[in-house]
Amino acid sequence: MIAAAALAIAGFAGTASAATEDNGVCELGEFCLYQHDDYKGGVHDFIGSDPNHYNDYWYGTTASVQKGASSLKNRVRSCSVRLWSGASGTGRFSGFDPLTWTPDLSPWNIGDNSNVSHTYVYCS
Ligand SMILES: [Ca+2]
Ligand SMILES: [Ca+2]
Repeated sequence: MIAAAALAIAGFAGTASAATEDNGVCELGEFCLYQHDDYKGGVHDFIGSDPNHYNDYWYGTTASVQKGASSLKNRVRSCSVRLWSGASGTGRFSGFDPLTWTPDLSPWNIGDNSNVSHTYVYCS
């Protein structure tokens, strides 16, 4: 009985490991900002929209991610993500499709080092 339960738990963990927000690892199901181009420097991994990046930090540091992102990954299967230059989805933005990686934000409307909030949109 105990062995069967342990097997069941192990089987679940092996097939359905959930993403953990703010653990410094950009997992499937998360939206991740990076401090430098090409996913280098600090990382912050989000689950869900966030109206203010000032209280989010590059993993393992006390440095705010606000106006500090230069690349990103949208690993959310079911939603696009808009990155905004103002709080709570205001200002200018760029939209990033599900499961797309963006190694350099400078050519985009939002630009480098301009992120203040993000919103999930067009969720299926
Ligand atoms: Ca994570
Ligand atoms: Ca926040």
